[in-house]
Amino acid sequence: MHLSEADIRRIGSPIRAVKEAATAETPDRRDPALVARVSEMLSAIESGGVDAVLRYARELDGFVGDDLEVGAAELVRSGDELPADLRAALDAGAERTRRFAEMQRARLQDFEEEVLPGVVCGQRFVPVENVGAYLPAGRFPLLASAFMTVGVAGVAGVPNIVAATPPSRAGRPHPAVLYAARVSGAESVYAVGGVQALAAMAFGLLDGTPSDMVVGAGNAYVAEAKRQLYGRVGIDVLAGPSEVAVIADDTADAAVVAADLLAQAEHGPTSPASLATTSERLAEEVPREIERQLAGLATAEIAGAAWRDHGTVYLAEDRETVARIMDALAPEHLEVIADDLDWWLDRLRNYGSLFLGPWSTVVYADKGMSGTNHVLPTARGARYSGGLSVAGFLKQLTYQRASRDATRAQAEPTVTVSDFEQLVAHRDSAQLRLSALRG
Ligand code: HSO
Ligand code: ZN
Repeated sequence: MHLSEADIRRIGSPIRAVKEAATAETPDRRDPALVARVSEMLSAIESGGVDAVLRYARELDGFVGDDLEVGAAELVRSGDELPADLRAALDAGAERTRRFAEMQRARLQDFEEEVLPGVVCGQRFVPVENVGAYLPAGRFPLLASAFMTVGVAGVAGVPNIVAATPPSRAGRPHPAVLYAARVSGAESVYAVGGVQALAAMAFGLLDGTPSDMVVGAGNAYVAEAKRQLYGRVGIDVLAGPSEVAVIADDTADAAVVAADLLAQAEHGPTSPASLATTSERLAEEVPREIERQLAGLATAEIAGAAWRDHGTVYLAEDRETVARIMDALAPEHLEVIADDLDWWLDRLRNYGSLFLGPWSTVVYADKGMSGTNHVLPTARGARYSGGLSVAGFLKQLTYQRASRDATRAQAEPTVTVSDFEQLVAHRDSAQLRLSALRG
């Protein structure tokens, strides 16, 4: 997430990079060795079936046992082991995420309308039938992922949802991950992670039904598995390292800006964090404040590397220039800590999710506490997508109905175009109806 020469030319106005990223490029996630390894694993699983999945699960996930399915009893019990405040927090996140998804669903309307005399066209939103949700549980478990995938798929009306998550404790999934899945409505969870999880869902090796769509964040292997499976199954987004960008003017507090940048830099050493500001004071204070906060941070090794290698501070002359910088960066998460929030909301175009004002912050949405989906586009995918939502699990299907009287209006121009294209069977299909009309 950095400005290219072309971006800077397009922005036009002068920009000063007060702090530049040590590396200009985000690392290529499609490293050929990784691509080859994933492809080899997908083939091995496709031909080897459940045995191959089990073998990888034992070898790579440290899975212990013979049955990958987490039993209903283990799922139901999962909450008992958790502190009450964690349970309540997960309940709240699941509920708020579900409510916002329901509001979105209510605004996706089926309709039917006469488009020509006697010709009626319509659209219907129909849920995908089988969804496989991947719940990451690596170094950091990201508990709210279940709300965003399993829970939102449930709101869309997906009838069959399976979830897969890697074991993280004594060969079994952590009860907190299981509880988050359960409060999101999951009925079947499988203890398998990584490429083997995605392959098992796509090939129908867990519950016997191949997933039509696989969703959920994961590491570079998971993203690559999704990329290779795409087409055969649908996917949500190809997520790269988590990103954050902040727009701030002179009203912003440097400590708040620094904390919000570090909160996402903590995700991984290649997570980009950017600040664009019109305030000279802030451009100087924020990097200093970041160093100060890093000194007391347990995840400083990761967050510090991310900030050093992928952190930038841009100083711009006016807010329009700041807006152009952000439209070029198209960050996954974008915070605005500035006056005139309405101006920014109206003006900004490219972001996964927008956080307006100092009392709204990325981490709230990360945990499902605002209710918006945190499965968002990275690596400038926000130029063309807003990430996962209830609409992602719904197919916008169309249909049409025509009366006999409406034949001429569709058939005659169809014959004309088909003649030009020399698609004779197309012509005949239309012509036959015209003849029937005359006869
Ligand atoms: N920022 C991550 C989501 C997350 N972070 C969940 C913490 N918990 C990707 O949007
Ligand atoms: Zn996060």
